[in-house]
Amino acid sequence: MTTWRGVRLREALRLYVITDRALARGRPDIEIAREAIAGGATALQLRWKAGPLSEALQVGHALRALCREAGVLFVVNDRVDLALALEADGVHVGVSDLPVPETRKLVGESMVVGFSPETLEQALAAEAAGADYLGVGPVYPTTTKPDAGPAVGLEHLAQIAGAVGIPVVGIGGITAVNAAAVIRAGAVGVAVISAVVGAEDVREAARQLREVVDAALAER
Ligand code: 3NM
Repeated sequence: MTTWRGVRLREALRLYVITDRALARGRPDIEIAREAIAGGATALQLRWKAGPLSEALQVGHALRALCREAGVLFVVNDRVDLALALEADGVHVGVSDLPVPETRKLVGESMVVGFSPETLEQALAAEAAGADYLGVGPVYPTTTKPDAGPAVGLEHLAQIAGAVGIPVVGIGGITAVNAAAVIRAGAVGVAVISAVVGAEDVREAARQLREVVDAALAER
């Protein structure tokens, strides 16, 4: 299998949709994912915060197959073991997870490693340690991740995006209304939960966001 690391990754980060059981309101993750991809999602992340890992594996296998068929980047949040077990395209870690050097050591050279830095120093260190992309946020206030802290704003994102050579996605409170500003600040894409997973019409919500991101990227 070809790797997503490198040039292909930037394109794959345009519209990065993250699963969330609570916001899905009973709709299965696989259905949400199918609709999001039909609307233009370019990456999908399995974010598993509660429930047995056996169930995460089951859901993950279905998402893995869907993404492979659709040519969409499939990433697992936090859990390197789950990412390896699912043969995910990528794994995303934060400051409380296994650090980037150890993550890279475990997943090898072909898997994409994403990292969420809180500071510019952490961003630069992650890049040096082999991270392939960064998720910076929360750009805007969000209630989806209660421990995400206060909004960091566009300037913080722009500062990091301007300092590193790897692609940066904005995350947190991003909608079709404010996504263009995130791209203008230097992000190659947007990562969202509620704007897509929480939408009544998931496909249409993804389509609108993708349109905004593509238009903003075309203007750069
Ligand atoms: N991480 P929504 S903010 C999962 O700042 C996550 O690192 C964040 O959800 C960070 O699109 C966040 O609904 C929640 O705001 C994103």
